[in-house]
Amino acid sequence: MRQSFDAYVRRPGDADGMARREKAIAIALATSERSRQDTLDNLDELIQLADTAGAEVVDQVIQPRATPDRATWMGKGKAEHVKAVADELGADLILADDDLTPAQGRNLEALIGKPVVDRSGLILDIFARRARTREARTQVELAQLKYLLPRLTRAWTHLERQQGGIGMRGPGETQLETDRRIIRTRIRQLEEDLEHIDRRRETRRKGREEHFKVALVGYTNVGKSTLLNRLTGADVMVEDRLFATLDSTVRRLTLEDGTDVLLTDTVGFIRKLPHHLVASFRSTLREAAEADLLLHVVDISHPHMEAQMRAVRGVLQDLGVAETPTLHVFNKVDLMEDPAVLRQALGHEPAILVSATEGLRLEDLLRRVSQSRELGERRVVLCLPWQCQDLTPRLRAMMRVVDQRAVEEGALYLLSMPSASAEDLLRPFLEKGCFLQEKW
Ligand SMILES: Nc1nc2c(ncn2[C@@H]2O[C@H](COP(=O)(O)OP(=O)(O)OP(=O)(O)O)[C@@H](O)[C@H]2O)c(=O)[nH]1
Ligand SMILES: [Mg+2]
Repeated sequence: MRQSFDAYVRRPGDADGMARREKAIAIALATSERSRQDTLDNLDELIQLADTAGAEVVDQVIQPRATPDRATWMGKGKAEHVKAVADELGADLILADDDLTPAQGRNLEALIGKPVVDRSGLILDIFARRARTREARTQVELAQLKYLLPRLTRAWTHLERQQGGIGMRGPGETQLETDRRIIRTRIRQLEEDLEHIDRRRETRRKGREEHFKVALVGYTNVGKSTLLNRLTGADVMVEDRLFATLDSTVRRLTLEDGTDVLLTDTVGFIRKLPHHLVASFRSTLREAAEADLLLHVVDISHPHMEAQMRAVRGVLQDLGVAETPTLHVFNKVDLMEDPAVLRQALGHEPAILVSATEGLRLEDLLRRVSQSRELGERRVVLCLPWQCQDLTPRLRAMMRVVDQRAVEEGALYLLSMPSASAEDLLRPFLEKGCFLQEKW
């Protein structure tokens, strides 16, 4: 099934195989909204993304323009210039360092006569290559199809043939309508699959409710997986590439005082992360969203450290977790050369400097996690089934009740308690048949 839809997703070369690297021309607009430096930094990143996707950028074009053109994104004259350059250099595709509307993409393709891939399209493509588990594959395919749907054009007619052709088309339907219908059906199917996966994930999560949860978040390639491996002895794949990790991994981490917390590693963020992708990965990212403490990992040796931090905060805001207590973990101090950066980093309170590969100051990091666990308050939702109502006075005496309401199974309590003692406080209730719930 997947195969048939792959025909729609452009793949610039094959990063993992020996296929010829496709040649690309990267284009950015220097608009009045962005500083020149921002434009250059973004373009650098686009080139790195292209490389990750297996394409080689053979030329770069920056067009100064107050605002993007509504119909063609870049100016028509400049597009003709790009066409000439692309023909001369034998480029296979054009990369645009912004997200184009479906119409802009189509118009630009017509002007230049080559496939045009925008930033979202490129990121989606990289995710598609890297997705290994069923969950990640389903999430990526869903994001790709949602991205594709408004971009389908009459010229793309493979679907019907691949789906069996005769009898596929509804009465009076054009080819385009048929294609759209097939894709919508597939989208619904993928959404259903994700719901199943979600429910299974939910069950797994149930068993972890009473633990203090810590999540590693941060820009792609900053060293999150390396930290997880180093701290917990896990063996998550680590690579000097963008988007090495697409799934979340949860591992138990034993602190100095012998208590266990759960540490989650998850997908890295990037500037202009396609929103379809964030939506599709919401369940994977939920592990991070439900953490009691976020470790925002930053690559202190990266020249665009601050811009990367801003991008991460933006995604955290989208996920609704901007309020979760956060410790900034400045990683790769072994590579840091400029002492001024150090002062800058320490300006982000609270902060800690580490090196995951060199094992520098990791005990310090663990100590900070311990402190946060001890000092922090946790909110939990506990259900007291009707047959356990005799426990109510004890519950009220031992914990602070923030809110309560009746549900079908019993009485639901929103409780607040010190993180460090949560397990001890809850245990007697859980042993008597009370249970924790995900949401209030
Ligand atoms: N020099 C140095 N390199 C490091 C350090 N920590 C990680 N790296 C390297 O940085 C690269 C990326 O590491 P990962 O752990 O895969 O990064 P990640 O944040 O999980 O990346 P994604 O999964 O792509 O989001 C690898 O080549 C690591 O070896 C460090 O403290 N010092
Ligand atoms: Mg990783």
